[in-house]
Amino acid sequence: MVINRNVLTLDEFTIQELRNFPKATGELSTLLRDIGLAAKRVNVEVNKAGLVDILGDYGSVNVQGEDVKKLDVYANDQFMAVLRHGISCAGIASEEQDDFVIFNDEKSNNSKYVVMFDPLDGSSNIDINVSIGTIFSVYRRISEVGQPCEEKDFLQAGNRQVAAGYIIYGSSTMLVYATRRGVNGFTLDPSIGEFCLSHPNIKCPADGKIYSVNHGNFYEYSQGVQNYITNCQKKNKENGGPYTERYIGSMVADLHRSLIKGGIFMYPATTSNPKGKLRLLYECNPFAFIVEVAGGKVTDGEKRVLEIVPTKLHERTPYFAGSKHMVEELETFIK
Ligand code: AHM
Ligand code: MG
Repeated sequence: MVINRNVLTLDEFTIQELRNFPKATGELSTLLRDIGLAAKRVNVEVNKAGLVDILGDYGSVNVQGEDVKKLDVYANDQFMAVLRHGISCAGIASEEQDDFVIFNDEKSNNSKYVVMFDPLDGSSNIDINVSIGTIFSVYRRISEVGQPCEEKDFLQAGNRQVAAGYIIYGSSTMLVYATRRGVNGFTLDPSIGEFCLSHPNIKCPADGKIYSVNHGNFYEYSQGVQNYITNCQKKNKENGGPYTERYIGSMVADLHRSLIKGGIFMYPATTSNPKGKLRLLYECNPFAFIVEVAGGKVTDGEKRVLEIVPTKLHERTPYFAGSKHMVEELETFIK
């Protein structure tokens, strides 16, 4: 096999980006490198997940006498550890933890970013070897640098994100991240253990033919959402269709597809969950930022998700994201 040495690694790419900003401190690049490192560690464990039955159940003690941790707990610990040891993060909030964590040591207090993440999303898919992912979001602190970070740093509207990204542990493992300058995707080359730039400057197609929603909840959705879904089913050659339905049940995988191929991903409010299921800070905002930078559109049905000012860490929101024209058509049905 001929190795193409012109392909940039994640580190090379972020360093190259830095050159465009002579005043940049490199803190964000370091942060992304830390996240890439945690992702590689989690990837190793995700790949071994099927072996758990023969190597030892989660919660049991393995041959080295160590506790075998559940994968989502393991992922949470890995992301938290690299960010705590790094120099670019003052504190984190995680979907796995009730409260945010202030690192509160000299180097962390001097860093200007806080990070929020969902360490392993789509966890119901772990046991059956279907794609899962990590989602992360980076904000510049509004508390004073030099002091410990505070709750208000985590409760910022999504449009204040500096960067956001996800890792998809799929048939190959990819890290995709966005800054205001663009969205870029890196595929893990297992032979060298590096994320390599494979999808430069990702743009979400303005039109798509795939809709993604949990049909099992159909009769719990509002009339407008039901009408939109029915309209998707009625699409034919004459009116821009036919459409296809795809729902993996891992939003990272469903939105990754929508971003690359075009489509709409929906997790609407239901009668039993009037705020929907997905978490604003750990799941919805990071993807809203990525999809919008890529040219797509994201709404809670009434307004831009990125404009919601959160009031609590684990807030939920109805969610519709993807190709601009598909989301606009949905809006006409909801209104
Ligand atoms: P999780 O955070 O418990 O993994 O749940 C989030 C996941 C999303 O990835 C996915 O889109 C959704 O839950 C699927 O939920 P449902 O099974 O209700 O359709
Ligand atoms: Mg989740």
